[in-house]
Amino acid sequence: MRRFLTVSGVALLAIAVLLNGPPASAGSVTWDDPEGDAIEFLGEAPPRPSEPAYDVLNVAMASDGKDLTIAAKFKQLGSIPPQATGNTYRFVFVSGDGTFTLSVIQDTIAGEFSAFAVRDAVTGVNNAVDCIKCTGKINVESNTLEFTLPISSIDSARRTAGVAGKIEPGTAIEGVSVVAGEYYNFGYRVPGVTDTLGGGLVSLSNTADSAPLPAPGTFTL
Ligand SMILES: [Ca+2]
Repeated sequence: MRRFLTVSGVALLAIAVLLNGPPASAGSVTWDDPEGDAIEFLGEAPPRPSEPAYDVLNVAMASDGKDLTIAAKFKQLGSIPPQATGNTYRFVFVSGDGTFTLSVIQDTIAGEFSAFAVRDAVTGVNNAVDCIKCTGKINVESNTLEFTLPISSIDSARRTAGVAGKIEPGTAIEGVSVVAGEYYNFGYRVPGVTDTLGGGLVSLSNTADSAPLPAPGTFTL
C-alpha cells in the first residue's frame, strides 16, 4: 500500500511538472567588468595603480527559485593593501523599499566575518539584521567571491528590518552590484551601540571598484 502511494505521488508530480513546466524564476546572468580599474582609494591622490584584490573581472549570478548565488571573479585576492586594515567585499541589490547588502570583511584586527544590512528608503535607516544561512566566502585559490542567499532568508531579514516589499521567487531585483574596497577598522566600539553594522564597531568601508549589472539591470529571483 505504501509502495502504491509512493508511485502515485511520483506520477502526480511528473504530471504537475509537465503541466506547469520548470519554475519561471529559474535563471542566470553573467557580466564583465574592465580589468585594471580598481583605483578609487580613500585619501590617496592619483596616479593610483589598480589594486588586484579589489579588481572585479566578471560576475555570474543565478537563481534556482530557492537560492540566489553569486560568483565574482577578481584579479588577485588574498592581500590587504598597506593603507587599510582590511578588505571589504559586498553584494548589493534593491527591492521594494530596501537596499540589501551582504558584506564579507577580511580584517587584520577582527578577522574574517560577514554582515547583512537592509537600508530602508523611507526612513533612511540602515538596519543590521541576520540573514540566516546567507554566506559569503573569499576563495583565494580561485580568486572568487562566493555569495549564497536563500530567497526566504532575504525576505525574513526584510521583515525583521520592517522594510516594505515582499521578496519571493519571481520578484525582480535591481541595483545589483558587486563592490570591493578598503576596510578601515578603527579598533574600538561605541559603548552601548549594538544596532549598527558590526555591533557598534567603528569602521569605514570604501569602494575601489564596482561591477553593476548592465542594462536593463533587473534580475528575476
Ligand atoms: Ca574591474
